[in-house]
Amino acid sequence: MTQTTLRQHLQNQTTDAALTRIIEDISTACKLIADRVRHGAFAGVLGAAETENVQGETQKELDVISDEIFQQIVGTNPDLAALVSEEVDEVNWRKEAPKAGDFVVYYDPLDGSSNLDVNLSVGTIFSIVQLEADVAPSAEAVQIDGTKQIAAGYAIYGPSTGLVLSVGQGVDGFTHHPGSGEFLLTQAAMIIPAQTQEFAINASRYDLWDTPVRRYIDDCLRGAEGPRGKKFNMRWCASMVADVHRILTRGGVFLYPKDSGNAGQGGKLRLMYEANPMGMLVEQAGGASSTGTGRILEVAPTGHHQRVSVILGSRDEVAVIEEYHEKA
Ligand code: P6P
Repeated sequence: MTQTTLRQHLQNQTTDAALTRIIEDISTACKLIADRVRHGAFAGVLGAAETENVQGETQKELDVISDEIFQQIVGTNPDLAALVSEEVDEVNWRKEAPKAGDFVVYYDPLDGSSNLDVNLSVGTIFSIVQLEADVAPSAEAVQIDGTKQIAAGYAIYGPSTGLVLSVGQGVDGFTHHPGSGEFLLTQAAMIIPAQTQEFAINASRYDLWDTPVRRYIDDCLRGAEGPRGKKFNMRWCASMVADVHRILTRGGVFLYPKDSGNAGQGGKLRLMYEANPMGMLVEQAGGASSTGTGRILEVAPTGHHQRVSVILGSRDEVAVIEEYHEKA
């Protein structure tokens, strides 16, 4: 079986050497984060840091460590204009005079970190945009909508360390090979089946959901005798990377809708470094990514930490959920 490294794969998919370089830097940061996660229990860093992030969430020590690794490895890339991190309030400008062609990288350094204490899969999510013009550093300068992403991906720290990536030519999955240290291509051209019988949602929020979501889940749960005419299964990992990886691998639909409990914040998941990158990956794999009433990637950003309703996965199932919203 021929082995393809991440670099060889990128050289087949893009002639942009700068893009290849920054993706390789991101992959290096993910390898280092994977190592710290795997050894977290021995270093006593699985617990909570004494700090909160801009989201008001208690930071795990590994959240902070992962963010520092990302800044150290990716932050020194010569083509990088700015880093936007879930863990940092302000935009981290790396250049005083960002130029057209420079990159902005939005990232969640350790998504799902509440799972660390119980040894479940967590991950790093990233989104890459290339500046189309010279800009002056400002918060507004990074409010670039998801259709402008030139690459998106995530690392998943599970039984194996995986990297899933799109540079706009489909989605490919790599697995870290400890012996060589390389990410080797193991899931080429990942495709999401158009139909599914599996949904992922935090069902404990049932009483908070808006009517369309509640009606959709009720109908799924009525099974073969109900209006959907088939039985549904449910999965919920409380780690977006793990749930999306399952959907990219075997199909399904993921919902984290805005509800009466999080409406004041606009929802739970963040647009720039969770919904947009996952939205690009899912669309590139033949799926759909929606707020329930529109395409996630077309949401016009108004802030780099803004939140949004997220419904993504098998495209026919996302269309059904959008119909429930239209009828409401
Ligand atoms: P809940 C993790 O904190 C996260 O941002 C996503 O990875 C995950 O899908 C969601 O929140 C889990 O939220 O409400 O189930 O804890």
